[in-house]
Amino acid sequence: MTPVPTDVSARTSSPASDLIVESEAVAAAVLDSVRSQKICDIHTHLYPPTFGTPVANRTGRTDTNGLMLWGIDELVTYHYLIAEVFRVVPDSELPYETFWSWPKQRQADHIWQYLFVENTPLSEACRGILTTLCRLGLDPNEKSLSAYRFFFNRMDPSEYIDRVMEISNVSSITMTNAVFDDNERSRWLSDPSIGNDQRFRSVLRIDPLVRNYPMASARLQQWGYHASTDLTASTMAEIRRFLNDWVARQNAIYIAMSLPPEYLYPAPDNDPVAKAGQHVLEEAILPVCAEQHLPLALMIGSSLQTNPALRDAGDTVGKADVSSVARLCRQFPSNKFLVTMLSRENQHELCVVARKFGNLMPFGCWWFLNNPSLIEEITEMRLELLGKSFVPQHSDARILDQLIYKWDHSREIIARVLIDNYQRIARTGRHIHRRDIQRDVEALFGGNFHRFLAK
Ligand code: HDL
Ligand code: ZN
Repeated sequence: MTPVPTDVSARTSSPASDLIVESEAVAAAVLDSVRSQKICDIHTHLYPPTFGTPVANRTGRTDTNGLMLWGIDELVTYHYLIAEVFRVVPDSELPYETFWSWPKQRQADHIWQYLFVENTPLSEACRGILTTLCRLGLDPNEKSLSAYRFFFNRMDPSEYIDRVMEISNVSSITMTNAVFDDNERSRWLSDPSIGNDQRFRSVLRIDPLVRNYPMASARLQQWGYHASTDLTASTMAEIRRFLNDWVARQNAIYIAMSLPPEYLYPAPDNDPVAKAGQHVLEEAILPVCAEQHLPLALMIGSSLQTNPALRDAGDTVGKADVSSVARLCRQFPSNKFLVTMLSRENQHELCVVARKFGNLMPFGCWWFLNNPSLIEEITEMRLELLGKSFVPQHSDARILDQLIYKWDHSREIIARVLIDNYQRIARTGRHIHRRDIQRDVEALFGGNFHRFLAK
């Protein structure tokens, strides 16, 4: 990070004026703008109470398979921390299946003991919990979780959502609604109003349709769609009917899928499963998105279940093919592509391709990139190559309270990068106005996304 020089050519006129030229004043204005900006979080795994919660709470209503996760035991057993605790207490000492046999609270106690009490919580995922506890007014130095449990168990889930959104200054939470997940799908089918909580927006997540169409085909047929593995016109029509039904049911604002590092478009001729996925993408998914003006979110580079014994914590990352993204953007100019890539090595190429296609919106520092050093590097790269025409971050939160730390940490880093860039501009003599900073920050943290949806 370049040091902030104090020598500036002119002095600020009255402090209240919109024009700012002093480095310190630019920094203060950017920090104020970023910290006060309400954020539209465009990708999370969060849910409102209508999807049920397994967490003990003031209403007394819990649902073992509920999808709304929050509170200390869920925070501490976030799959990032499960992966990390097995580096301290390896499976040779504590077999994976023993850990998984424990109740959630015992898992949390184990993680707290080894990652927070016996060791300094240095990782980003650990530090995030400290930030969250601190922002909630709790002492992060507790040796056990009992005091935290007492605090969270007194919460009303819906009121707590309001509180967390206020602390994190998040105005809209975008869900990930995986239609091939039996638990989630059954809830949508049993309660047509389930998605009506105005704090949340829905996204139709359809990974198996492209990653493994033969499996997806069997499920669609179970659900009454005549989508066979014969990739005929009638099969494609049935897949489009399925997509349209679920976009309508969820009132989805975009359609999303994650793809492996090996993903190629077009698919190799010698890979029938990938070829089937390509056909479904070209003849069903992209036409539905174009007709309904919905972006398609491609989240590329996740290698699923590299270590299956770690379950949700067992996925890894691989470098993917950015030229496939370019071919999709070129071949489908009527479609809009929200794209995030999981490999650090893909970020520069993705920025360059985004310079060539206005229907491509890069977004977020996803998953293993959601760490201060990489958020700083990627945001700087994007500003240098794209100006402000990107979505710098999403939280990817799975546990409601994570919004607090994921956005606290990201705001500070993104603000630092913005300050650097505005100060370099100011040093040329170009005037910087508060209203310019506000306009740019609003675009980065919501405006760009909303305008991309509306295109
Ligand atoms: O595929 C995804 O949306 C990823 O974000 C996965 O859910 C991943 O497990 C995750 O939670 N990353 O943060
Ligand atoms: Zn995610």
